[in-house]
Amino acid sequence: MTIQTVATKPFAGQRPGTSGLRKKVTEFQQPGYLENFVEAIFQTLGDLSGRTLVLGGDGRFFNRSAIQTILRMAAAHGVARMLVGRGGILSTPAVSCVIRKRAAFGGIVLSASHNPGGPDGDFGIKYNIDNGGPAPEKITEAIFANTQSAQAMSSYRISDAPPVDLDTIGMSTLEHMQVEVIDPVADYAELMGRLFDFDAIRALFARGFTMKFDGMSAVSGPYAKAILEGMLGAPAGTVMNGEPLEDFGGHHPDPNPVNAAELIALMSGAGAPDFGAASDGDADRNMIVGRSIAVTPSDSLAIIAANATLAPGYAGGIKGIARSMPTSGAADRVAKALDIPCFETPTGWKYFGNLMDAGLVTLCGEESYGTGSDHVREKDGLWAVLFWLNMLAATGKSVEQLVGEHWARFGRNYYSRHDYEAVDAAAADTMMAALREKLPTLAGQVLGEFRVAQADDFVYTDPVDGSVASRQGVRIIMTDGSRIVFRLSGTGTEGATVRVYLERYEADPARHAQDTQQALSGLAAIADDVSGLRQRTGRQTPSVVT
Ligand code: VG1
Ligand code: CO
Repeated sequence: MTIQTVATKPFAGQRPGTSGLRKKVTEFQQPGYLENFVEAIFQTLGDLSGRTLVLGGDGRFFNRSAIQTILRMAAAHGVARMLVGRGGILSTPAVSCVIRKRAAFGGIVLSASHNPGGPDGDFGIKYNIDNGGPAPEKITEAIFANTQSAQAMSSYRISDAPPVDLDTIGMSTLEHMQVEVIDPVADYAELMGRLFDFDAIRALFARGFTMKFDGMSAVSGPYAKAILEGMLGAPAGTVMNGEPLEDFGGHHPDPNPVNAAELIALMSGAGAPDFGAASDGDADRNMIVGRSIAVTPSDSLAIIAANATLAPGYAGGIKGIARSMPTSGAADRVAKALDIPCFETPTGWKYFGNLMDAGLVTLCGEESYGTGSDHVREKDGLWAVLFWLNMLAATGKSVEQLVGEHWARFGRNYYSRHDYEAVDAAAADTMMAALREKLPTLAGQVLGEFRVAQADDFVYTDPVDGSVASRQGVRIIMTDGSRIVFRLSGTGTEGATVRVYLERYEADPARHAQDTQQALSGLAAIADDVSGLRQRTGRQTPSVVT
């Protein structure tokens, strides 16, 4: 076994996006492509002697071979110890949990989350820091700079040791590095048991409460089976699509009503289970479904916040809430009622880390089916599902009742996101540039039945470290609080994805039963008018509406 120095040169375009570097598998398979990015991570981290890192992924195609490469490179860079999930499996929230529990220096997560997998699908890699959360921009930008530097990328270092057995729990060594293959579920399951009232949830299932959890053939399956069917006594078969597959069974592992159509169909009609839920590729997203109702993620955050003290881990109350800018203002109303602070951050979980570390917030959420708390530093799909189970068990109410009562008390924020995927990138850029140019003229204008109160490009100043993130989304805010937001996705791998977010608040309970798209149709028309989206992109309708 020796450490090799392999000559290389920079690859363009290795800038991490909203959540790490995501590219087509075929791009990652180019000789040196993965190695360069990993080399750039290690060079950014500096001296790793004595350090422990955590490594795992969502099990998609290329996961295992990437893990072997990263292990051999970690050994060459003097890492003392690597904790790897058995079979190379660790969900994103489980990586975060293990980093924190084992006081590791950081971790590498291999996932392209909700993007399709398989040889023609996507792959991804990101670095998490010692708080368990995604590396902040300062670090991701330093990694990017290294990937683009001819000097830093003149070579990478890698051991020529044979592959490590990833399927047997236990210790081995690679050069001087200790490799520990760990149970991917155990630490995480133990943490969940401390946060939620497992006895009450067990009793709920024992009373005949029924549930379907759709693992979407991605990484949440083993976690959901162990916790729901194992620890909580839900009947076998509660978890569907529970085996992680390298290509996710050809499905799009994004838990929304469009991609989880199988679950949505199961949840309507006679014989529907009491509760449904789904998670994404790397198990950090969640969708909550009742009988004939899918809870919007923005509402889910607000409802969890309003009922947080029902769960033992939050019985003392929550300190504050943070939501990403495009997420609806439903949570803000709860924060106001609880007299706790509410923060509005750019899209991406990395912006929540500082707020949680500083003890300013307990709960965080994004409209993109992401909810979580300071128990880890990632969003956490199964955690949200367990929170809902805890609320259902403690109140004896149904999902529909909890949602209806919440709207009656706080009002309803009608909310929808329209995605235009794989749009011509130049057309999308031109559209955003034209919108930005228009912004100064919009305030005061009457658009349809609305008047514009404020139009800007969202800028966030982190209250903890003062770092500034600009150009985080174009917002048109109406005098009644209704909003239209435009952003380009930072996770796509094909052309550009335009996201249009629409929100309108309705206080009157008599008007809480409208169809969401109908309630937002006026705003949707304005969005198209202001941006020229249809004309500029040639798209008449969104590819996905959530
Ligand atoms: C999307 C979501 C964002 C989320 C990110 C990562 O980013 O909109 O809210 O944090 O995915 O989620 P973008 O830039 O495509 O809008 V995951 O589950 O893909 O790690
Ligand atoms: Co995800």
